[in-house]
Amino acid sequence: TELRIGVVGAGLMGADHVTRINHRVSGATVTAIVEPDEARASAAVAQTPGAVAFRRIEDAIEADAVDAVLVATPGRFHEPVLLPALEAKLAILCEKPLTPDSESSLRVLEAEQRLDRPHIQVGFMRRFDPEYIQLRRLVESGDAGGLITLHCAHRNQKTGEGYVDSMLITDSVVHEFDIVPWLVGSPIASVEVRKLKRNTLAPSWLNDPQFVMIETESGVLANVEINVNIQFGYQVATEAVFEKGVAQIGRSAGIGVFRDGSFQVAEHQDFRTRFSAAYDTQVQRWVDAVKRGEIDGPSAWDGYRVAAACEAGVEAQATGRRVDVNYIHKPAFYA
Ligand code: ISE
Repeated sequence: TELRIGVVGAGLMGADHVTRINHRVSGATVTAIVEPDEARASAAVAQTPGAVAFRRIEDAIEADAVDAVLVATPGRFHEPVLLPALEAKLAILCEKPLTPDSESSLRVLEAEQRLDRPHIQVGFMRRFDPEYIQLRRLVESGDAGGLITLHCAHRNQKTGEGYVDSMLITDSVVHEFDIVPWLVGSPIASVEVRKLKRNTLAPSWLNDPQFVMIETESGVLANVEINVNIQFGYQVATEAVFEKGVAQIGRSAGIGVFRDGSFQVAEHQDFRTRFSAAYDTQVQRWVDAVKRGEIDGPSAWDGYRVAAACEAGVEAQATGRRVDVNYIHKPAFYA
């Protein structure tokens, strides 16, 4: 039977997920759009036969319209959706971040632990990107020797109005705070942030780009160049340095054209195309797992750990100091 999904938030990401579920995911139907903005809600409903718009998650639950929710609102609105959804025992795919800080993430963990098993998957879609998966296998296999370091480049074309310095950490490097420990196989122990030479093409209020150093408990030091007004396109690339080799992922795989005395390779313009395959796989696997009564990807525990790293990152950014990341003891529930 079809899984009935309520998509919460019909902005850029929510609308992208609605299209994905409507056209590329099997075994699931969008039956509800939860969105207070009427224009956005009706645009999403218009492309989704049979879907009903609700203003609040509570209304969709009350109407028994959904078995599962995909939460795609900005992070500060996640907790008020997650708590009633957990209470109703719905399956949840929550876009990053789980919540904006570790205290609120802990409240979500607490609520989830009242259920019989984890119900939340967090939308760290890079874990479903084919090249990241290959790189993780290379690390695990030891075929290139031990992993020494990761150079991570995270480049965006430009930022919008509301994007401020702390968001370099909480909105963008949030992805590296998940993927670096996942690749390395060890949690983040500390974070340090340095400003790079300012890009004069960035908005005046922004210190962009910056350099974020992530050290894992196992002693791998990774660096992230977060660079979000680089104009030319969207690029997320990693160079992994091993004891006897170097691996590269995220190099553009677009069409290469020799023309007018030069060679050009197409590059992505935003994350929706760069990670479209990863998003498709993520949502399909989530749907399949929900039907088995499982989740199949990063859990709320992972989301909590990332929230703790973001907190340390924002403090490191503000103080210029290296900041340790501390976690509560991992509950057996998330084993
Ligand atoms: C955005 O919210 C994302 O999640 C993208 O993956 C990231 O590249 C971008 O910097 C964020 O603003």
